[in-house]
Amino acid sequence: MVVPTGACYDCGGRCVLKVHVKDGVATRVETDDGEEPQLRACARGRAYRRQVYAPDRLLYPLKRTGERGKGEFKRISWDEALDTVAGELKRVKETWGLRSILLHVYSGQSTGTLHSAYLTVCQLLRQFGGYTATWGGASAEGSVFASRATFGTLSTGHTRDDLENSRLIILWGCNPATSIFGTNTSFYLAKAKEAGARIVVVDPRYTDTAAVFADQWVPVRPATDTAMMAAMAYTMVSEQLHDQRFLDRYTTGFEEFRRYVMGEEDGVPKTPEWAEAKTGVPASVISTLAREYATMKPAALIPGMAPGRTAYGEQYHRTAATLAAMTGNIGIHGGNPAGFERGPVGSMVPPVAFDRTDATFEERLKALNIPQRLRTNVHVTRIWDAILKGQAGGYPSDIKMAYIAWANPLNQIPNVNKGTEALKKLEFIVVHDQFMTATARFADVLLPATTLWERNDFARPWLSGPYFLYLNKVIEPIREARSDIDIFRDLAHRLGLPPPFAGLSEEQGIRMMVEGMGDVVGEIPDFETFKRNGVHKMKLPGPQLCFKAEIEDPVKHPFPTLSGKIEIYSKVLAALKNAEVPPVPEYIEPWEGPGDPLAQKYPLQLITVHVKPRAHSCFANNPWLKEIEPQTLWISKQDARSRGIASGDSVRVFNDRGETIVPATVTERIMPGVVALGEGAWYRPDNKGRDRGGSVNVLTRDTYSPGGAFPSNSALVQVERAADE
Ligand SMILES: Nc1nc2c(c(=O)[nH]1)N[C@H]1C(S)=C(S)[C@@H](COP(=O)(O)OP(=O)(O)OC[C@H]3O[C@@H](n4cnc5c(=O)[nH]c(N)nc54)[C@H](O)[C@@H]3O)O[C@H]1N2
Ligand SMILES: Nc1nc2c(c(=O)[nH]1)N[C@H]1C(S)=C(S)[C@@H](COP(=O)(O)OP(=O)(O)OC[C@H]3O[C@@H](n4cnc5c(=O)[nH]c(N)nc54)[C@H](O)[C@@H]3O)O[C@H]1N2
Ligand code: SF4
Ligand SMILES: [Mo]
Repeated sequence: MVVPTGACYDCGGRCVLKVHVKDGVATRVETDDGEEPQLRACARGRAYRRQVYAPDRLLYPLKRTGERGKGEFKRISWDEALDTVAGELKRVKETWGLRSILLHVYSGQSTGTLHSAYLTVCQLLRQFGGYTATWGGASAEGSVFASRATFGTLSTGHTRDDLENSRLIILWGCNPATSIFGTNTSFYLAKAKEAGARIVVVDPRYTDTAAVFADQWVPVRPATDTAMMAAMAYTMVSEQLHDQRFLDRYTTGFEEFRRYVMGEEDGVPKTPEWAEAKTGVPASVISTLAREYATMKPAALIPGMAPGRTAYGEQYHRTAATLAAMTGNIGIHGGNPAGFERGPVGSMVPPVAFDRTDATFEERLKALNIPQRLRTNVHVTRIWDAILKGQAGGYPSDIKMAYIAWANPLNQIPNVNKGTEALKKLEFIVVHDQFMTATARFADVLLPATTLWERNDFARPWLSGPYFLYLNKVIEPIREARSDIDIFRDLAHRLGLPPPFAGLSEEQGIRMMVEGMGDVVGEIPDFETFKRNGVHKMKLPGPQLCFKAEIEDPVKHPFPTLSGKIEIYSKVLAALKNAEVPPVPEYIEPWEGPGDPLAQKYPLQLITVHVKPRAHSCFANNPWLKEIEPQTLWISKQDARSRGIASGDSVRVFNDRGETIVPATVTERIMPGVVALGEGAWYRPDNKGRDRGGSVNVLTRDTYSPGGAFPSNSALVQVERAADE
C-alpha cells in the first residue's frame, strides 16, 4: 500500500510524500514525480522514516527522578502523568494565580494545522482562566513590524513563478538552496536564470545559492545591511535615478527619507564611502548595484529574513521596501515589494488590525507599540529573564510553571546558560515532545507525542504557495505515543473543560477546516478526492502579485495604511517618540556589531544560520542526515591564520554568555571578521559545563530589537584553538 501524505516541518517547505506501507510498517518513501513544478521532498523528508522509527523516540510518559537537566526519568502510566499535570495546573492556579503559568509553544506545531497550539492548548488554558503567553516570532518579527508599518499588511509577496519576469534578482541575506523558502523556489530561480535574469547575492557567506545561481556575490558585514541600502538610495537620489512619479503617486514621506539619506537632518550624507566603512562593501560595488537596481526594470530585491534577525533588523526591512518604491518595482510583474513573505495565495494572514483600510490610528499604534505589548506578554527572547526576575524585573507575572509543547526553547531561544538557571527555578515543568531534547531533560512530566505519520492533518504551504496538503495517517501510533490533540482532550476532561474541537475526529476536524476557510473551500470542491490524492495544486492563470490592484487603481484600492499609501514616513511610528524606531527607516549602529566597543574583546561577528541536515533542532539526532553536513564553525582563512587554526581543528567559540567547542572549517566562503555556525545542533554540555554539541544559543544575546526582531545574528565572539584534552 502507498499512502499519499506530506512532509511538513517549520523548514521552509511543505512537500509531497508517498509512503510505502507493509504489514503496518512504513518501508520506503517516494516523493512528487509528476509534472513540474513538483513539490519534491528534501533530504529530511526522505529520511523521515528514521525519525519515526528512531531508537531514541519517546514512547511512554515519563516522570523525572534525578536532578533537573540530568535526564533521569522513570516510566509512568498515562493516567498518572495526566493526573499529575492536571493537579499541578490546579495547584499553581490556586496558590499563585493563572498568570504564573507560562505557555511556550513553537514551531513543532507547524507539522499541521489541526495539531496546533492555537486550537488546543491555547483554548484549553483560556477556558481554564488564563496564562502568560510569549510573543515575537523568531523567524521574521522585524519584517512583520516593517510590513505593518509600511504597507499595513503582511501580504507582500508574489508567487514564485513571477521570478521569470525579473531582469535582475537581488537575493539579500536569502539562501533558498538551503533554507528552501517555498518548496520549489530553487526551481523558479533556475528558470529565471535560464530566462536571462542577472542574480546578485548579498550575504557574508558564499552560500550554495550563490554558488549555483549568482552572477555576483557581495559579502557584507552582518547587521549593517541598512547602511548599504541607505547608500544605494543616496546614489539613486544623487544621480536622479529614482522614480519620482511612483513615489508621488503611491507613497508618503519620501522627502523625509531623502533628507535623512542626503544628510540634511544629521549632517552625515549616507554616501557609498560612508557605507563602505560600516559594511565592508567597496563604495563602487554599492553604487553600481544601486544603478543596476534602478535601471534594470523589472527587478526583484528579495530581502531575506536573516538580516532582519539582527539588532535594529526592522530598519533593514523598512529600507528594502523603500528601495522597491524608489525603483517603482511594486505591483508589477518581475518586481517585488518586500520579499518572499506571505504571498497572494495559500497563506494564512492572521486577523490583525491591519489589512483593513479603516483601522484607526489607535488600533495601529497598539500593535506597533512594543512597550505596551510587553505589559501583558513576554517577548520570546526574554522568557529566561522573566522566569528569573518576575514582576520585580518589570515582567507581567511571577512564573512558577511552564507548559512547553512543540518547542525546544532551551536549545532555540538565546542564552542557554541563563535558560538552564531559569528552568531550575520553576516549581513544575511539563513538556510534550518526541525526543529527549535539551528542554525535555528539564521536564517533571514528559509526554510522548506522535509523529506526522501517526495522525491525520491538513497543511498550507510554508508562508504561501499555490497548493494544499492532506497529511494522511500512515501507521498507527507507536507504543504509547499519543497525538497532542488526544493529550489535550484527556487533560481537558480532567480539568472539567470541553475538549478541543468539541471532540470531533481528526477527519471531521480537517473537513471542518477545509469547508470553513474562505480560500480553501472554493479550491477544493471534493474532500474525498483531496484526501485520496494527499495534495491539491491550484491552477492559476499566471503569476499572482500582491498590490497589483493598489498600483493599477490607487483611488479604488488604497493600501491598508493610515494614509492609503506606502508609508516611507509613518505617523504611527512618529507617535511612539522612540529614536530607536524612527518614523523613516534609518541605519542605527547595532549593538554587538562591528562598531560596538565590545568588539575589542570579542572581535568576530557570529551568524547562526539554517542548515540542510536539520529543521532547527529537529532531525539533529538523525544519523542519516548528519552525514550531509558536519556541524563546524566557518571561519575565514585570514581569521584562522592569525589564530593558528587549520580546518578540522577543535576550536573554542566563546563570549561572556558561554562557549561551545566545535571543529573549524577554514574557508574563503565567509568574509573576514565573520564566523558562522548552524543553528539547531543539540546542546551537549561536558562535565565543566562547556557545550560540545555546537549549540549556537549558548552564545547569543537574550534580548529583542526595539521593533520586536529576534536578533540571533547579532552576537560578538572570540575564537581560539581548543586546548587538547
Ligand atoms: N534547511 C533548513 N531550512 C529552513 C529552516 C531550517 O531549520 N533548516 N528553517 C526555516 C525557518 S523556520 C526559517 S525562519 C527560515 C530562515 O531562513 P533564513 O533567515 O533565510 O535563513 P538563514 O540561514 O538564517 O539566513 C539566510 C542567509 O542570510 C545570511 N545572513 C545572516 N545574517 C545576515 C546579515 O546580517 N546580512 C546579510 N546580508 N545576510 C545575513 C546567512 O549567511 C544565510 O546565508 O528558514 C527556513 N528553512
Ligand atoms: N541562534 C538562533 N536561534 C534560533 C534561530 C536562528 O536562526 N539562530 N532560528 C529561530 C527560528 S527562525 C525558529 S522558527 C525557532 C524554532 O524554535 P523551536 O520551535 O523551539 O525549535 P524546534 O527545534 O523546531 O523545536 C520543535 C520541537 O517540537 C518537537 N515536535 C515535532 N513535532 C511535534 C509534535 O507533533 N508534537 C510535539 N509536542 N512536539 C513536536 C520537536 O521534536 C522539537 O523538539 O528557532 C529560533 N532559534
Ligand atoms: S523537511 Fe521541509 S522541505 Fe524537507 S521534505 Fe519536509 S517539508 Fe519538505
Ligand atoms: Mo523560523
